[in-house]
Amino acid sequence: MHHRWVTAEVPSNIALIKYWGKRDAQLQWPANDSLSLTLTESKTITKVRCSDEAFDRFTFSGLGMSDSKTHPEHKIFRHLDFLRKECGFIQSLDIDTKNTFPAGCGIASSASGMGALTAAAIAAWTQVSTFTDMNLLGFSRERIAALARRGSGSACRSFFPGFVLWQAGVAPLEQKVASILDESHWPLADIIVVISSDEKEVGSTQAHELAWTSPLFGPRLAGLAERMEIMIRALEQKDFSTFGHTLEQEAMEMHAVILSSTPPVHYLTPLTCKFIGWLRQMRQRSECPAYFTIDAGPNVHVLCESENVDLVVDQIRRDWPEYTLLIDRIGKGPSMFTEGRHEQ
Ligand code: 2P0
Repeated sequence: MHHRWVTAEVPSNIALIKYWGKRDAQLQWPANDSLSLTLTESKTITKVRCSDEAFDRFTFSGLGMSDSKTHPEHKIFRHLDFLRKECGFIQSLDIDTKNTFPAGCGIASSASGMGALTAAAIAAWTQVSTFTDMNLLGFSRERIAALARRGSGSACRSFFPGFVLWQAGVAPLEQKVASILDESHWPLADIIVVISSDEKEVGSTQAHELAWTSPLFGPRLAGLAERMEIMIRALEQKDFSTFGHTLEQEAMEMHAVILSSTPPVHYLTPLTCKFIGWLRQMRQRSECPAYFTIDAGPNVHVLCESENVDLVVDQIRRDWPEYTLLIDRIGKGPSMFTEGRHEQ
């Protein structure tokens, strides 16, 4: 039988207010609300079709081939099994996926990867190729995002444009994720400075669990509602200095929690610290209108207003010629297509 390929392109996102720690790992219920910026260039492109085989098959970048018969424990296959069970699908799938960004560069491939896998798999099972048609079959964008969240928490934020708020709610099933401002509101850029592409020793899923062991985690949770309010107001008013100050404080607080967990985890490296020291100095001298955030890794996301991208990139290239830069910007969210049809 001929099965049609359907493709989902889902961007990654960078958290401004971080998701760190879970109240329920099984249901992916986060300890706190988080707020992110959906990216444009950094995305996962996943092609899926139904298969008549008894197992799923997965290809990454046309190279690594894996199947659920020999690797049932693989995160991808476990997520597909979860989706089949949760939604009542039965068919096996062929999956062909690639990222537009290199591995280990400080972009959460799990957000875009689990997002694209979830959207493309549901489209293949329901035999449609647009979000509009999936919605008509009971798979609203919110529902698809909630299903993707079970594969990787941060994936749920990638389904929406611009600035996206993921609210923990009062119970695991009361979570909500939605755009609060779209991408045209404030065209920010994210210059990703690849300081190291070594694989991290402790994955973020494992490190999330350690959050509760940090003496700083309780105080962090207690202060987050206020910081979120300040951040949202700064976004609304396009107040770049309040935005940036809050952004840096938030990233360093998350890393303070990570560094003070038992056992402690070191995502920040001396080179990361050297770079952020440089950025702060340049900013004080009014030479570089940019602020940083850092995820669970050594690489730095430098955020600036779109009109300053060239200036900021020039400064970084001048003083740090050894680092690769990935220049990204706020975006519209996912798109899907099949032969001949395309939908945002
Ligand atoms: C975030 N990070 O808000 C935070 C900030 C990294 C640092 O969400 O266990 O891959 O799959 O839910 O989503 C990375 O964690 O973790 C992450 P799981 P995920 O973007």
